Amino acid sequence: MPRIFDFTHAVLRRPGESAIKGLRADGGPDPTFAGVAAEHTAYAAALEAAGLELTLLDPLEDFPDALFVEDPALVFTAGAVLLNPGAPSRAGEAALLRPALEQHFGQVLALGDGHADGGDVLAMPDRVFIGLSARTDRIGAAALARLLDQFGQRAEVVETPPEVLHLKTACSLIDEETVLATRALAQSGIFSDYRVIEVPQAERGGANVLRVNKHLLVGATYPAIADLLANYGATVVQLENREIAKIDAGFTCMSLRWRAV
Ligand code: CIR
Repeated sequence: MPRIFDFTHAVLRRPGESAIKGLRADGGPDPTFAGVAAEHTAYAAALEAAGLELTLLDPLEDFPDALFVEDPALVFTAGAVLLNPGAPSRAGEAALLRPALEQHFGQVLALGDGHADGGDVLAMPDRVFIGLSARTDRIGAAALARLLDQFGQRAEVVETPPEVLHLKTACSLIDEETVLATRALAQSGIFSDYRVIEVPQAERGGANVLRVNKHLLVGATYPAIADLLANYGATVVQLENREIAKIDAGFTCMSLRWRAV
């Protein structure tokens, strides 16, 4: 029986040179393009090493944040969903993903109303959490819940802690029963049906990790998280993310992953 993190394929988009001007919440310095490109290449290699067949899309210079493909879209074995990203500068990204998704999925649904970012969506085996945030509003969350219903997925709309960009900035799936979560999310009670591993306060920026098959990708700057995750049936792979972190990158948002049947 395949598990929710057993994937066969992924779509990624290479960063353009404009990526150094990507959005960031804290107004910090630009990353270097060489650094962003190298970290993205290493991320792609890590997904291949985890067993995925990759489709690498060309950069979109007009959209600095287009490498973060899991914000304008979501994919499941049953089909894909094109979303309406909540940041105005990212509004055109979803339409530009459509051709690639239509090559892989028989069903490509589109969010009609409101705004929703894929970064606010955490899929667990029994339900899909949709976090309300500065990027995902109640109308978008409700519209997404209706589309997920068509894929046989039950949605649960939750509050995202105010200080984080996306729900998955603060939590990640580790295995089918376990989530990694910041203290704020762990204490919110939304994960009461799961085992929760609390992120150490000193490493709360590292809660976004990515489980793919037998591998768990963790930021190289978060050694305590890497240690905590050593015993969940996966090989922990530490990846450099210092440059892409300057534009608020997470590991989940840089690919769309699914299991083809
Ligand atoms: C943005 O602010 O939209 C990008 N600079 C970063 C998006 C990261 N996506 C994610 O956490 N899901």
